[in-house]
Amino acid sequence: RLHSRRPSALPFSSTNLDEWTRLARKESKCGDENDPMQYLTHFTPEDLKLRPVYHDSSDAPELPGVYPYKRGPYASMYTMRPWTIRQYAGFSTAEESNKFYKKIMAAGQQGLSVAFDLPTHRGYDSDSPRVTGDVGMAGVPIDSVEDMKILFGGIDLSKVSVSMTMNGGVLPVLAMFIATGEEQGCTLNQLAGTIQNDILKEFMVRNTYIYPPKSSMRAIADIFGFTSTHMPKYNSISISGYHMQEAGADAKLELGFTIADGIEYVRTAEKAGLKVDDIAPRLSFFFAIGTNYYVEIAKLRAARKLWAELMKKNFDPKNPKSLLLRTHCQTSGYSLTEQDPYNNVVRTAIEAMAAVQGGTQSLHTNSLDEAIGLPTEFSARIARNTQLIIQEETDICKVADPWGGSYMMEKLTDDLYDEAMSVINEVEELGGMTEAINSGMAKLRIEESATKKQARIDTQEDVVVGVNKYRLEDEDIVDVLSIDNEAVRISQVDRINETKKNRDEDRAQAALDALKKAGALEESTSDGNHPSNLLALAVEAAKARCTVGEISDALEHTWGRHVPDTSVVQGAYAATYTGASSKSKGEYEKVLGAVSEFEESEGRRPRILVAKMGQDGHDRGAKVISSGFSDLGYDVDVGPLFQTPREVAQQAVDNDVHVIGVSSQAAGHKSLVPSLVNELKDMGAEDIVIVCGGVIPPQDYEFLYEAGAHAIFGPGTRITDAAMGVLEKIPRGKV
Ligand code: 2CP
Repeated sequence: RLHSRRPSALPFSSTNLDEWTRLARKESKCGDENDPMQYLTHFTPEDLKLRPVYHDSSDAPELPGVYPYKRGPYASMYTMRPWTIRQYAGFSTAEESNKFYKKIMAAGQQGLSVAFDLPTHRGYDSDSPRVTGDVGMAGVPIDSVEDMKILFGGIDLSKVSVSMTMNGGVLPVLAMFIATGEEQGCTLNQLAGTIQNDILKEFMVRNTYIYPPKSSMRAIADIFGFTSTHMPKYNSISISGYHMQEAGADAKLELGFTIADGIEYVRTAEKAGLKVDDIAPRLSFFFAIGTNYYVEIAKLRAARKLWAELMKKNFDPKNPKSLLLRTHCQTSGYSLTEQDPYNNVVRTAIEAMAAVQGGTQSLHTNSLDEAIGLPTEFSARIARNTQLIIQEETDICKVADPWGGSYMMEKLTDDLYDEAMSVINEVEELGGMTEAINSGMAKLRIEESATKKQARIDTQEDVVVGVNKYRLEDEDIVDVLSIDNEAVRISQVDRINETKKNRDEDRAQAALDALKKAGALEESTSDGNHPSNLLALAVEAAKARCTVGEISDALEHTWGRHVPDTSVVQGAYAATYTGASSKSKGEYEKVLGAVSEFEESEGRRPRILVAKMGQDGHDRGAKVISSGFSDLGYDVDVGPLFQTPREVAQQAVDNDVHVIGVSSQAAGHKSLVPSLVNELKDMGAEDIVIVCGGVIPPQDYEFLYEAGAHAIFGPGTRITDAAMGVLEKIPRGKV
């Protein structure tokens, strides 16, 4: 039979090839008598062979599963086990999310990935007055283990791997997951999955931190200690570049900063007394995949090589698994457009192909409507099927690293490797990633890159089909999921009250006291068996029915809450117009002219407060608007994150602004904007113009206009158009 014949193109013996054969044999369980290169060969309908991997005839060909793993972390890659289809989901209530999870597992999804709502991320219970607009909106609310038990009701946690995107509120939420597993009857060593737990990138871009950096890093070391001791199948972190790309980082910044973050975590663990081989095999990564097709493939290849080499050089691990970069990928949310949104299916499919050809271990494909609102069941199905089609209808899984040996791809991989390495060296010179973040360097570099990207789109240097080119005259309204946020909040508050009423109050208070005491200790408690290990104590508190808010408060007691700086990048938007077409330059100058005319007639420049209300920390849009408006001559005040409508109104009045620009990415606008209007009225400042931008479904526009918004700028609006539009709304003659 054809596939039992030894392939003719294998005349060489090399250590790499021997190593590959040994590993591929083990992974495929093909037995010592079989050659895995043949065993894993696939035959097309034409009887053409697709081998599991192709390589050159040098003495040491580069191969997947073999150091430095550029071509993939496993020898047999997808021929034995394709990546995990892991769609990120969660909304409204634990009951609704649980129903949804069961449905998607039945329809082909292979692992779960939980999206929590913003109050849970930030350590607030659903009854906190700071979070009224956010409960249940961009994810599921979890207040206590009772919610977590409903979320995983009927889902066997000893069988399904569960990823949880949680960073700030990581201790209570992971503790509630562990308590749920144990109350379901699982042992700790059966629990498989991943916790995001990557706080460094929160300080840089994602903004769902709670505590200051030093205390946050201590919690991470305790989690590493606990999971490496008790939960061998659990990935203790997902070191994430995803949010950096979403915030505007280009591939070299995303790659460089992410690998530098990883190095910083290993150093933190070592400083806390943990051994590299105890923790490194369960570190995992997470990258964004945008439409920059070749570069994204090169990025994953370069990432594996960088990680393996730097780990080896810096920490000298003995376990080869400590060198493997295993990663989840998500297609780019930023690349999705509100305009002509069915195009997003195509964008996502192309991005998914790049993730897979780059060798990802797990993948989320975005739904077509995510630039407009929350995904519907229909759009979630298409997103999932995009992966099922690649896995099951095509030959794509039959060959590992199909780009290996391509002149272009190898050069691009090397170039990106070098670029990222120079970012890493720059970070090292500053003293590592924590210092690079503290100095503001990392954030600023990403914001600069975001502003430049926006200017490239505004000047049509970069094309976005249906947005800055080929735009439709009329757009159809697309259905989005709508959540009755007030009903969700009320039911959560009821359950909190019920849980507190039924618990053993002494046990609950004792558990919170123990956490408070451990939080106040100076020395590290990272050892997984230490009685003051923070995760162990949080698990006890979760079992005693303490809430997310209570557990967070116990630590906030000594650690405090982190308050970020706000700053505006200057000049990056303007700079891109230097080389732009005369049409773009003309538009830019027209806005500059209109702004100076305003200044002449009104005696001062137009002044805007760019505001973020509620617990929504996505601030790329707000930052880009702030930089762009500032370059266009506006006086820009950037409000702090996480404000209540009252705090925003107060700042607007104190700073005597003409306009408040509300940036909303997390679906809270329908409660937050009307509250802001009322607060302004209360302060006698109803003349302040309110404009909105961000992810706002067109279905909500009328509601917002009636509530008092003067203009709404959806995704894809050019900054020059927004700046002109806002200027036209400001009533003249205000002193
Ligand atoms: C894999 N295995 C194989 C092979 N491939 N065995 C034999 N032959 C092969 N070819 C084995 C592995 O060794 C492993 O077993 C098991 O199969 C599972 O493989 P894996 O590669 O570990 O896959 P996984 O379990 O799916 O884990 C993938 C990741 C993990 C990347 C390591 O960290 C993960 O699932 N991350 C997901 C993160 C996530 O969903 N994030 C959501 C972000 P062993 O385990 O026994 O070794 S949401 C983002 C939003 C935007 C937000 O953040 O706001």
